[in-house]
Amino acid sequence: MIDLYTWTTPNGRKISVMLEECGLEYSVHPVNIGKGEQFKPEFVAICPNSKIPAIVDKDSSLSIFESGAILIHLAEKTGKLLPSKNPARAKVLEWLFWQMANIGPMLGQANHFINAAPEKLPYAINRYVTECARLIKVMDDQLGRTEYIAGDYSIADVALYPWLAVGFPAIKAAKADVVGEGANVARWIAAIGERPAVKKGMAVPTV
Ligand SMILES: N[C@@H](CCC(=O)N[C@@H](CS)C(=O)NCC(=O)O)C(=O)O
Repeated sequence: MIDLYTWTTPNGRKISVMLEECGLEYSVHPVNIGKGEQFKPEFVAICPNSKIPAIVDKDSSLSIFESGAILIHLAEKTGKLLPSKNPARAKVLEWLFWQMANIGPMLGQANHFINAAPEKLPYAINRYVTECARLIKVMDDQLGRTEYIAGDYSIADVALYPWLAVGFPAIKAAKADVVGEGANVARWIAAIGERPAVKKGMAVPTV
């Protein structure tokens, strides 16, 4: 049994999608980051960085934060969505870390400066939207060569999907000159969105 500490955001939904893909039993503990619940001592004891997602895997008495580390743990626990041998494993980890270092932080900052910042700062908005558009073009080019981001469907797709499902339409509309049609990303979003596990995982948590 796994305890999942999460909220209604892309990083949280990576993990609920993965738990559904793996068919693992889990109980959901919503952490309302809008109300500051990520700073409560009982959550900080699990995640010293005060950010969701985090899990406690009661089967191995292991608590883990950082969504990439959680995805690798669940993949290794179940033998799903992460090849055990190179070169396939290296390619999945390459795109997983690319998501963690690029798509998540850049789309997160773009969203912050567009939707949450108390004043509209054109320099900041342009900086992050332009970088997001460049990243989405990188992804579109890759998906022109492979069906999923690293070949077969993997934890790299699970990590990318919740960000792109929300971010792709907005960035494409803002920077069509860089993103173009983004036809490969659009095809990939549609295919992943049809997966029953993805539909279930994207609806977690219900609040
Ligand atoms: N690199 C971390 C990022 C986690 C993260 O940024 N979580 C956000 C929600 S998507 C959060 O908890 N924010 C609360 C805060 O910043 O106070 C991961 O992938 O797990």
